[in-house]
Amino acid sequence: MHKKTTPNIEKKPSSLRYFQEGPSDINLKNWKLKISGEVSNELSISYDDILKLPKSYFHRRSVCVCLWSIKRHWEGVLLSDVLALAGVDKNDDKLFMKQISHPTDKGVYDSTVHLSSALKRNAILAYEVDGEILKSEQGFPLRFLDFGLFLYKCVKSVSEIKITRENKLGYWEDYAGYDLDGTIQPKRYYAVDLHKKFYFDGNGEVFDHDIE
Ligand SMILES: Nc1nc2c(c(=O)[nH]1)N[C@H]1C(S)=C(S)[C@@H](COP(=O)(O)O)O[C@H]1N2
Ligand SMILES: [Mo]
Repeated sequence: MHKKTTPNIEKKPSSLRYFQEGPSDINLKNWKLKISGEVSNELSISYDDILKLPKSYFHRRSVCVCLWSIKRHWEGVLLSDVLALAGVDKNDDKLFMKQISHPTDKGVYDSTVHLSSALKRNAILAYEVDGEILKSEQGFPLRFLDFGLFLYKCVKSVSEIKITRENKLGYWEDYAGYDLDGTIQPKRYYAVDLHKKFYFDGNGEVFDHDIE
């Protein structure tokens, strides 16, 4: 197994700077991911059961609406594999997915994404970054990532996934007025790992060829 490092990681903005409800105190013995709402089989999955699903590796770029981005080594499971256990109609384009964080004394963080789009973009639930288990400020034990959306749409320490027919404002959208859809927009961004600015001329996930 090659060592997974992200260049210039010391230049990355602190995880705590963008962590509104703060790190949570989680005991994996009783932690469960609940999947509820418009599913045929509501269920709660333990961490061990998540680890038993096929593990995938992704080297993909995530982007913060505050104009920085970073390409890191993520490992975890495909959202589609987890949702298959609960029986979700992945072709129903009227469905949304609300992600709700583990509560802390500061509250909960949430965001809602368009489900079939997230599945088409191979959204993931990650439990490792750069070859290590997530730290609490990084979203231990499980964090949602849809690389076509700004990071405020991707909830750390997710404890519940609710399939809904409503696209509701989430924490940051409500508080800071961010766009509800959250698709990554054409703008000038800073790539922490490359230590350079680039202009992204598209909509959605940023690939290497977009940076040239
Ligand atoms: N639970 C939770 N998830 C969250 C946030 C948060 O405040 N709480 N902030 C989001 C925002 S705005 C960003 S930029 C990223 C930061 O992720 P990082 O720690 O990997 O940099 O987490 C996202 N997910
Ligand atoms: Mo962000």
